[in-house]
Amino acid sequence: NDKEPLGPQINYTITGIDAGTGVMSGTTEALKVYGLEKDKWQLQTSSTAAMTSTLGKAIKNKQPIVVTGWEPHWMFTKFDLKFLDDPKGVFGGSENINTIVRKGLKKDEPEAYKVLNNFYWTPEDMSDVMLKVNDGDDPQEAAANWIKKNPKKVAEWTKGAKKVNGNKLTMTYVAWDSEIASTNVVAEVLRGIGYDVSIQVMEIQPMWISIATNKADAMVAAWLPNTSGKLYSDFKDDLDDLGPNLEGAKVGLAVPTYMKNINSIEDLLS
Ligand code: PBE
Repeated sequence: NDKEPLGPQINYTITGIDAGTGVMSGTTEALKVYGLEKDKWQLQTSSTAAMTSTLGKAIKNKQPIVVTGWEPHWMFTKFDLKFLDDPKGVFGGSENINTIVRKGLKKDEPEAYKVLNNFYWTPEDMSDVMLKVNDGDDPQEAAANWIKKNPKKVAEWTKGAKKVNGNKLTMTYVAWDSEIASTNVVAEVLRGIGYDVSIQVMEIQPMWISIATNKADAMVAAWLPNTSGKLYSDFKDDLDDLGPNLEGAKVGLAVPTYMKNINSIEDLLS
């Protein structure tokens, strides 16, 4: 119902994901900055899977819903969604996803370092892999298929890297759809030049700590400057930042496009 204020229709609730993520901290901040907290609005913690399932149901019934959104993600491919304008700039602008490795990797595993340093792809590339996984493909298989279809890109990443003989390498990641995709692709490429790569799923903070304390070698999951900005500033002296592996990511609040009167975070206020 477009005429009634939105708040009471959805219990003043923004449907969120796992605690500790950047998009959740950003939303908590937005509740304060936009005066939504005073207006009874709250953020519900859940998981990406629960959020996208609630979102899918709402869209099926053409009901209003406000979610924590980000791109690249298949939610923007599968559903007609729009980001809400953020005139106070709480979520920042465009984001990069950076590759972060442990100090000393360059010296210990120069061939892996080269590949990790060269790894760079587009939001469309990442979305390809994510959609396949969302359709039920095994992530490692989806990664291997993407590699087969994109030999030129992979050749650029492996350019100048010599083959190794089963050297062990550990990558850590958070089970976000985007990082399931990127981590599996990079791991497969490294396996292709002879590395024995294990990938370990973690919560966001342990992932950063694993690299900063040399327990793991690399991760490709640093959303910056805003989303993981706090963790980056906490650990930046203890890691080697290889820069963006993807540009043009975005984080914010999102709603289905049929919510015609809701275009800005400010429109949530009653
Ligand atoms: N995300 C996906 C993460 C980064 C990648 C947007 C859910 C976060 O909010 O921290």
